[in-house]
Amino acid sequence: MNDRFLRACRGEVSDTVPVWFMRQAGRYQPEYRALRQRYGILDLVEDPELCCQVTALPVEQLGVDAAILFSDIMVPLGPLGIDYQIKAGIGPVLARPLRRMADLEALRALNPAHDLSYVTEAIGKICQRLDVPLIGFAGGPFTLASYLIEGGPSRQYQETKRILWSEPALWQRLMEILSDMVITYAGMQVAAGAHCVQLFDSWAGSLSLSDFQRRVLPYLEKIFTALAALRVPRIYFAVGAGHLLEAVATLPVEVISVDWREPLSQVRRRVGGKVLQGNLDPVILTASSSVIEGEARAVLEQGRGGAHIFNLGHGVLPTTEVQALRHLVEVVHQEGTW
Ligand code: 1CP
Repeated sequence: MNDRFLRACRGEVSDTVPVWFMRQAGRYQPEYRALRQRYGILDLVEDPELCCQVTALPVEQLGVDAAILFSDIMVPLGPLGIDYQIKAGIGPVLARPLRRMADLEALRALNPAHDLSYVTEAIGKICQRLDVPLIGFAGGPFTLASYLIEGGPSRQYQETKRILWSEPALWQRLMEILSDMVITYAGMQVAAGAHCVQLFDSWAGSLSLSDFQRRVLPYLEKIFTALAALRVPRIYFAVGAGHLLEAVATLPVEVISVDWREPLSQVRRRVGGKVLQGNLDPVILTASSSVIEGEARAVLEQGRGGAHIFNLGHGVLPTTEVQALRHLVEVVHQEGTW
């Protein structure tokens, strides 16, 4: 197996810097768009053969050093009793947002023996097909809570923050339910063959440092401490979370994934011995190839001084050309040598 990615996660240096992309499967690919004409996104997730195909496509097409399971952070919430859809151009939308203790009491726990067997089956197929590591993932508890409470994508997270501040018992119960789910779900993915787990806590950066520390960090601590037993690398990712870095660095994770707002050299000074993942601005991929090349070199340069996994600061945008990503992978592999 190509183990550049896993070696970098462990802080080891190999022949070159490994690279993969968040949302490396998606609408920027003509093949993905063609599949989406025939199937809904959850049909692709729930059919192990299609899921394997969609997961493998960017690996085979771009030459990246890791695969990420094609799924969504909402998927493990279905078996808990959450009624949601993923609407095109919007994202997850709930039939009924959760706002009261009674809503939480009605939820079930994730049962790995019965729920989501299609995930286990898909991971088996993917591991057979690919010779790169597979990243399993889950949503972070704050990010998941924001969808559950707001009922869909949000700008201000008003209701979520109201509950976080004004209804501590409700917030605590929801964080406990989501943390337990994440631990079970990540365990399931690793048992099925995933080589690493990334927590996507995309919207945690909307919190102040003190709210993050008091109301979210303890649950992240609990999750990552439990995940240590899986003996696979753990990655934490949040967007616009530069102000949280020192707090994030206290978590028992091997890798911190950061967005483009701060150079990796500066991030490294703030987080000590963690491996860094990132951090090209995804919008740069819509610029000319010489701009992309220059910016990629700058990210590689700033990443030196410790183990680095090249990635974008957030997901690939649908307007990105396949060729731009392919070129970027080549540049990273050529210029990332030690
Ligand atoms: O076909 C479509 O409808 C395209 C949109 C799409 C895709 C490709 C959604 C709806 N989800 C996905 C797959 C997905 N979601 C992956 C696939 C694996 C890969 O990276 O290739 C992953 C890792 C996710 C995780 C996810 N879902 C996150 C965290 C990462 C991030 O981008 O911040 C979040 C916030 C979601 C919620 C979600 N699902 C879909 C959308 C458009 C959104 C975001 C909505 C919002 O802006 O709040």
